[in-house]
Amino acid sequence: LPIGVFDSGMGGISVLKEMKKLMPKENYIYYGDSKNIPYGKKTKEELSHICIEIVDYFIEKKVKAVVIACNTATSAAVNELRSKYNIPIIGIEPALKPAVEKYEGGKIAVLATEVTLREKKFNELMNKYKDKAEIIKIPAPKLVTIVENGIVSEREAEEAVRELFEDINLENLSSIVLGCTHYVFLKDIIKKVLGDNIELIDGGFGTALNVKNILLKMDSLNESNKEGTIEIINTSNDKSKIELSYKLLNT
Ligand code: DGN
Repeated sequence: LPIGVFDSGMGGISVLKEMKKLMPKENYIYYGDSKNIPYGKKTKEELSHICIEIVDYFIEKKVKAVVIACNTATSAAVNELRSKYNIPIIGIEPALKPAVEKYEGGKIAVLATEVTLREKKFNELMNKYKDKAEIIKIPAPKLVTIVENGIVSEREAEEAVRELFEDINLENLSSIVLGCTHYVFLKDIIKKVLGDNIELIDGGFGTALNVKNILLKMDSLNESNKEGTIEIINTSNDKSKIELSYKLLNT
């Protein structure tokens, strides 16, 4: 049985890549909801409605687990989805814990969407660590659009990153948590603009590991000796989204 993976668009491909590396024999269906992008500007109610529609689709496809490869949708809907369905629903959240563990006492920036930064889930996480590091929240919706459009201009992307950090003293910034799955595709650009001394941390690998452990526990990891398949679908009418998704998957 396949694993269903979804995001508001192509960002979640960064999580899919980690899963494919860790569990190459699994079959994946990636559901890119580019029609509804940006999730980062929607209400909690709108997001839960969208997520239910997507998980219903996956249930019809008989998936064995669903991965919400989107911090925004996780923060808004993971609890509701878990109580509604009886297959494992695995989410992703900004990787603040590993960042604080590594840079205790330092300054850490969290880049994410407005919804993620506003929702209770992240604020509870932040409260847990607020005495251990200086944590700054930075909403970065523009970076989502840039990735979704295929990073056509690196100059524009660099400029957008520069703008976000304009008022921030970079000298004592130890790390940046990439709290939106789209941003992972801008790692090189962020490094180019801000330098190599600031570590970029994301939750993609942690999520993949989580999925693997859950499948192991369920005794449902694929044991075949063939490589698995990846099917990508996208809700946008724009056919280039699929092509771009495969391109991101193979970078
Ligand atoms: N990729 C999504 C996330 O991880 O939060 C958000 C993208 C969006 O729709 N704004």
